This record gives sequence, structure tokens and C-alpha cells, in this order.
Amino acid sequence: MADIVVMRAVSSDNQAHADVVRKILDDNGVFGMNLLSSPGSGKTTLLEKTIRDNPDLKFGVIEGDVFTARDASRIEAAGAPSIQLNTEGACHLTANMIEMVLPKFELKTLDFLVVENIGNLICPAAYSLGVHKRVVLLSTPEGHDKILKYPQAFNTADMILITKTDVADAVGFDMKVVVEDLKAVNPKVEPWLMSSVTGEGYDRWYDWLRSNKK
Ligand SMILES: Nc1nc2c(ncn2[C@@H]2O[C@H](COP(=O)(O)OP(=O)(O)O)[C@@H](O)[C@H]2O)c(=O)[nH]1
Ligand SMILES: [Mg+2]
Repeated sequence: MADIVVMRAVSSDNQAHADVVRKILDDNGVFGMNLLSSPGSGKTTLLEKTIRDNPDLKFGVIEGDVFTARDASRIEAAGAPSIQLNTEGACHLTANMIEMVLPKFELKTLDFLVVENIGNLICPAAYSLGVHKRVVLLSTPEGHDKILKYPQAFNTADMILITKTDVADAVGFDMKVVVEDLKAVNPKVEPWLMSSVTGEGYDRWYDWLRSNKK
């Protein structure tokens, strides 16, 4: 059973805590990522597969959810240490929450610390967590119109993963719309296509992770 920590945002100075988190990660040689998306778009699945397929890379995972330890249990079953952060209603994680749970990990043994944020495309986008990259997922069943509807999530992304491409045709997902809308919102980022069912995009994702390992 994974550890559950219940937390509320206690500080208004999020950036100061984000700076502390970044320093702790850098001092320990850990590359940090913040995964952000709607519920059900495939964040935990991406992590489970990534952990299982790369036993030589060491991941620690902070799972953010409003309630339950289900995702942290999935990550531990996949083979990585995980802490479940329950916000009991709050719709995002803050940097002070990350700072407070970091000591629960043996950071010197980790290559990557991944934060799976609370599932939604609105509030988490406004909070820096001090990690190195923000990775935003959009799954094809959610629809190709989401970039312009939730611009803050996509214009702050360092990487955008289009997940569940195996069902793209069945749900009428039009990748051309996504590419076009991203030109307006975040032209620097080219969306990558991913499917945990067919494995599409995973080799590229693993290469990218390895290129960022400190
Ligand atoms: N068809 C398909 N289903 C997927 C894919 N990735 C995840 N899923 C399914 O989508 C559901 C939600 O996935 P989950 O990883 O829990 O999403 P999260 O809420 O973002 O963490 C689960 O039933 C997964 O099996 C994919 O690439 N293709
Ligand atoms: Mg999840």
C-alpha cells in the first residue's frame, strides 16, 4: 500500500518554493518532470510502461490526486517508489507540496523525479513546481479542439504528447487541427504521437529521457 500524504497549499509564494525544489533536484543530479493533462488521458499508463521498459533508469514518482492512492499503487507495482499526495479537493499541486515530500525519496539514487499532477488542464498550468520540464498530454478521445480551449496548459508546455493514437481514427481525431492550433499557442513545440497499445512514439520518448539524464 502506497504512502498517502494529505496536503493543502500553505504559502502564497509558489515561486520561492519552486526555486528550492529546483536546487534540491540539481544538487542530487535528478531530472524533474511535471505531467499535466485531463483525467484519463494516459499519464499513469505512460509512467508504468516507461518504468517497466527501462529497468536501468531510476524513477521516483509523486502522484497527485484529489483522493485515493490508486495511481501510487500502480507505480509501485511497476517497480518505482511513489508517494501519493491527496489534496482533498484542491485542483492542482503547488511547489511547497513537492518540497515537503522530496525528503521521502532517496534522491541520490534517482535519475528522474516525475510529478503526475491533478488531472485537469486549468489550475495546474498556473503553478510552477520547480521541475525541469513540463510535459502535457492530450489523448485523442478528448478531441482535437482542446489546444485553443485550454491555451495556458499548452503554451506553458515544454513537450506535448498526443496519446492514444491507436484510437484516433475511431474517435475522428484530426491531427492537422492540433498542429495548426499549436502554431498560434506554442509554435516552438512539435507534438509527439504516442500509443501505449501499439508502442508508437515510445522509443523516441525513451531516447529523449536518456538525453536528459544527469
Ligand atoms: N487505447 C488506449 N488506451 C490507453 C492508452 N493509454 C492509456 N489508456 C487507457 O486510458 C485509461 C486511463 O489511463 P490512465 O493512465 O489511468 O490516465 P491518467 O488519469 O491520465 O493517469 C486506462 O484505461 C488506460 O488503459 C493508449 O495509448 N491507448
Ligand atoms: Mg493517473
